[in-house]
Amino acid sequence: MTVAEFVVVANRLPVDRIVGPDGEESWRTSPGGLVAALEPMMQSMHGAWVGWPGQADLELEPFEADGIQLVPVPLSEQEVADYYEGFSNDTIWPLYHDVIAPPQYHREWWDAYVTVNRRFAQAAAAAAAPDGTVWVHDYQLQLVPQMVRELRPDVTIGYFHHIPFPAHGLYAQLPWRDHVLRGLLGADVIGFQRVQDATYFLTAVRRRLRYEVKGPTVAVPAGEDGAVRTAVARAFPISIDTAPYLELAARPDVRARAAEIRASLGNPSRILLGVDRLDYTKGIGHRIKAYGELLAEGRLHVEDVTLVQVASPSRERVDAYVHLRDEIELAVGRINGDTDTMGHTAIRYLHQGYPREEMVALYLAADVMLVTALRDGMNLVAKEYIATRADNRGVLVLSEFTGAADELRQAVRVNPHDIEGLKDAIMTAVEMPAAEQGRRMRALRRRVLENDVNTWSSSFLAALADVRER
Ligand code: GDG
Repeated sequence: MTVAEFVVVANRLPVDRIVGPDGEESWRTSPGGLVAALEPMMQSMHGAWVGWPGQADLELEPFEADGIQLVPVPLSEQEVADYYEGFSNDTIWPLYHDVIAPPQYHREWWDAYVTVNRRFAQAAAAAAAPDGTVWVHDYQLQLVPQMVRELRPDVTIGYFHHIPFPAHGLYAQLPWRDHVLRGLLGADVIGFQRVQDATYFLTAVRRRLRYEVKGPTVAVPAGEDGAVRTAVARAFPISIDTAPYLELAARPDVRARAAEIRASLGNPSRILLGVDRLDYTKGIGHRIKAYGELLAEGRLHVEDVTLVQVASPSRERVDAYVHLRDEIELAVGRINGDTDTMGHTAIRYLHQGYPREEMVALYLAADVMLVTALRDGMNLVAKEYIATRADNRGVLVLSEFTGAADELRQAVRVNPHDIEGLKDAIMTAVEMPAAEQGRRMRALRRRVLENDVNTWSSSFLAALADVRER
C-alpha cells in the first residue's frame, strides 16, 4: 500500500508501457508538457503519482519507476471513449480554448467524467499520508479537489489548470458549469497559467455561485452553520526544466546533427520551425497559409527558406483531429506542389514524434521559431527554443494568445488571425539583423533561465503551505 506525504494526481502516469519481443514488459518516461515539468520534483521528493497507465482495461498494482511511486488508475475502453476522448477532449478542451472547434455536450460523457474523477479521488485519498499534500493536475480532473476534500478533510489540496479558463460568456455554455466550479473550489490553491485565466475563473465563481470574492480569495461555504473556508485562485505561469535543454544544446553530437539538418535541407539561408502536437488550437493552418502566401507573392523564395513543421500525432480518435490532419496535409501538399524544386522544399512536414535530442537539434538549426497558437495555456515549445539559443541568435514569433506571451515580451508578437500581420511578422523575423536578434534573445533567455520549472513548483507549493498555515 503506497502512502506518501506528497501525491500528484494527473490523468496520465508519467510512463509508457513497452512490451519487448520476448513479452517482457518495461516502462519508459513518456513525452509531454506535464511530465517534463514535474519529473525532477517528484524524484527529489519521493512522491507518489496517481494516474492512468495509458491503456484501456489494464489493471496494475502500484510500482516504482525512476524513484517515483506510481499508483495506476484503470479505465475501461468505454471510459476512455466517454471520459477522456469525449468529455475531456471534445467538450472541455474546445470550450476552454475559445470554441475554436465546437464543443460536444453529451450527458453520458459527463456521467463517465464524474465516475472516473471519483475513482481518481479515491486513489489519491488512499495514497496520501495523514496531513499530507495532494496536487491535482488539469482539466480532466476538475472534480477531484472537492471529492478528495470530502474523503480526506485533513489533507492540503492544490489544483493546477494547464489550459486556458474561458471568459464567462463562453463558460456559461457548459451544462454542468456550477458542478465544475464547486469541484475546483475543493482545492486550497487553484493555479492558472495567466492572470486572465484566474480572473475569468473568479468572475464565474462570483456570478454563478454568488460566493464572496476578494482579490484572489474566495470564501467557500463549509458546513451548514455558515462557516467558510478560503480558497485562493491566482496565476503561476509554468515553465520548463532548463538543464537538459542547456546540456543538449552544448553537446557536440547534437550541434553536429543541427548542421546536418541544415545541410540536408540544402543549406537554405533561413530555416523556419514549427513544433506542435497536431491540434486545432496551435494555429498550424494559419502559419502555413501565411507562409504559402509569402512564397506565392515572391516575398520569400523556396531556394532561400524552408519551413520545418513537426506535427506530432495527437488524439487521433477524436473527429475534429482527423479533419484537422486532412486539412493541414492538403494545404502542405498544395504549397509544396506549387513551389518545390528538385533540390528545395517549401515545407518539410513531419507527422511524427522525435526524441528530445532531435528536437534540440531542430531548435538549434532554426533561425525562426513560429508559435502561432490561436489559444494556448502556456506553450512550452517557445521556452524550450529560447533555452537552447546559447549564442543569443534566432527569433521567436509568438502569438499573443499564448500564456507565454505575458512573459516573453521581446518576442515578435502576432495575432495569428491577422494573416497579413502574420506575414509581416514572419518577414520581420526572417530579415532581423543579428544585433537586434541578440538584444531580444538575451532578455528572453534571462526570463526563461531565471523562471524555470523549479521556480514554478516552489512558488505553487509555497502558496499551498501559506494557506495551510492560515
Ligand atoms: C499543455 C497546454 C501548456 C512535442 N512534440 C514532441 C515533443 N513535444 C513536446 C514539446 C513540449 C511539449 O511536448 C508540448 O508542450 P506545449 O506546452 O507546447 O503544449 P501542450 O502539449 O498542448 O501542453 C500548454 C502545457 O500543457 C504545460 O502546462 O504549456 O499550453 O496546452 O515540451 O517539446 N517532444 C518530443 N518529441 C516530439 O515529437 N521529445
